[in-house]
Amino acid sequence: MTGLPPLPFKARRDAILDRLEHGSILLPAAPVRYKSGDSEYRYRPDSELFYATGWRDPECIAVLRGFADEDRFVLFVPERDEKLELWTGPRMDPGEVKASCGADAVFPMREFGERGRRLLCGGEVIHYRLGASAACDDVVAAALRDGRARRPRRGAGARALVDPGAILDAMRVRKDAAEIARLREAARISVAAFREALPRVRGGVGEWEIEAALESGFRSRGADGPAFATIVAAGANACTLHYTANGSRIAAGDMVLMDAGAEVDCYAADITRTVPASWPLEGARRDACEVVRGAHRAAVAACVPGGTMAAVHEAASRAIAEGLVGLGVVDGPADKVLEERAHRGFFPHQTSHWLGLDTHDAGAYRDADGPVALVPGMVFTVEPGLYFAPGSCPRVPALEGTGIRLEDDVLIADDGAEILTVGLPLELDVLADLCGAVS
Ligand SMILES: [Mn+2]
Repeated sequence: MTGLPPLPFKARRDAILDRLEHGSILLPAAPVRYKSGDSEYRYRPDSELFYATGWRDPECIAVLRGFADEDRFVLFVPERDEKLELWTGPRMDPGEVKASCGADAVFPMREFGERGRRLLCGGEVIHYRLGASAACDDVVAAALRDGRARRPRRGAGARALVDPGAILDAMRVRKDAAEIARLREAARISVAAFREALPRVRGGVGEWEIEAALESGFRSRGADGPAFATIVAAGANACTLHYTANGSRIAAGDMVLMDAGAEVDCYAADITRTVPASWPLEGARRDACEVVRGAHRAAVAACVPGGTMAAVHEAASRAIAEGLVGLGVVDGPADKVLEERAHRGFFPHQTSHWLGLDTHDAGAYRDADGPVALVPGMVFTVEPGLYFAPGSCPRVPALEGTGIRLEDDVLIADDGAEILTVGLPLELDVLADLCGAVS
């Protein structure tokens, strides 16, 4: 997408090479995936390969070598093939690839077996996700065999295999300015698409129609498309957390949960709103919506530099527990509910996940010292919810067949938190206006 600042691939690579020390990292492209037969899904690059190199094409392999003086960034790419290019579009030759991605060397893929092994065997630790690619599995096994053979004579050679996440996750969890620009744009587009889709929510409309409105809103604004499978779940469908069939017709008495987000330049947004098919919303279900909004507010208040995601979840959980007591769903006090985890049947998921190149983005939630501290540049969701599956709530039957979730995307800033999706309201009265409710 135009107008966005360039992603700092060279600086990232230098940082990765620094952290690799005596190691290397091997990043294969995501495989082309088939929907059925020979029909391909639209190609989406592997997040780690894209993060480290910016390379978007399939069938390539990147090698970074922290221990080496030369050929520190090497790319293997498929050779040009006129017949194939007629179908899939023009390819660059290795010289063009080298100029465009800043690699120290670019080789044709057919040389990967022998060259790849030699490139890897000089370092001690190979960072590679075993099983990611058959060609890479073979080369890594050969490099480790080499290392074993040469170590007794030369005192050096590859001898350890470590997941690339050990290097990349801690880098990816703090977003740089260019990444934040993309997350901001994905959030902006997602908010606009929700504002367009909300007035369409009413009885008799298919869940698929709301899905189409959301995704049309993403794509028509230039987003890559949905970052993940859009959820439009009416009534009890919302109690299935990852319901994606979107194949039911909305009934006039349903609550409708919409969980969707645009992807911009491989960066995701992730929003959930829940509204009734018919306004006004009154009674227990309105109260339950207010409980979730209160939990959202409490969770956002805990999003501060130096805080933790665990504290964010605790704040949301306490508000949910107090709310369930207030609704008459469980017996109080809230401390007892929390201690006995009686709220978990109605709020079974975590409040937050990291957000970035992946919707559930890379990054540890805990380390050896406990929960990871929130620092500026971290981006994550806040998404408390309440789910009352049929038969789950005999004390307040009016709530059964309802799932409510409110989700926004939060950036930790120097002095607090910025809600990237702030353009979409949470208050029921404002949502009613957006839905075009006649009062
Ligand atoms: Mn989410």
